[in-house]
Amino acid sequence: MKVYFCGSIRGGRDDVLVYRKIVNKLQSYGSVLTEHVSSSELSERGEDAAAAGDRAIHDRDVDWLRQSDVVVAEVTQPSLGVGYELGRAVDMKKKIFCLFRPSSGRRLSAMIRGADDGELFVVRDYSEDEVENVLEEFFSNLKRT
Ligand code: 6IA
Repeated sequence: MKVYFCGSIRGGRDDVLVYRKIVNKLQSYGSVLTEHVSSSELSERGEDAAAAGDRAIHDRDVDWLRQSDVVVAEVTQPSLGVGYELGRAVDMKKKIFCLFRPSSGRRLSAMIRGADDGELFVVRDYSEDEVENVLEEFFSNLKRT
């Protein structure tokens, strides 16, 4: 199974340790195409140094998104890129699982919360200590469908 993981990069790297936890768990279900999103070496600014430039990043990511079987997004830290990826993924009719931590004190965008249809697009509130169980539950339901 190919998993596309979305997490904030230029939107801010505050949650990178949570992304790491999620990606580690996701790797037990299949290959994670966007593993670098959880790398603590990748900073908000660090990617500016990427030789290929933004167009190459965009085109490669959209291509990976197309190849993916499921999209998992950590949406607590607002990110234009993650919102864009989710919009594209909806259009591609991908199975999407969004994870949000209410303990952040933030309110999730209505465009994400409101996209939950209980089927292809699911938003799940969670706390960091239950993230593995929440993913386990989602992927075991996925196998049954
Ligand atoms: O607007 P943001 O930068 O927060 O958007 C983050 C989302 O866009 C992530 O879910 C990524 O999939 C994608 N994205 C944004 N920047 C990059 C990127 N930079 N590489 C891959 N995906 C990106 C270059 C990093 C590379 C040198 C290791």
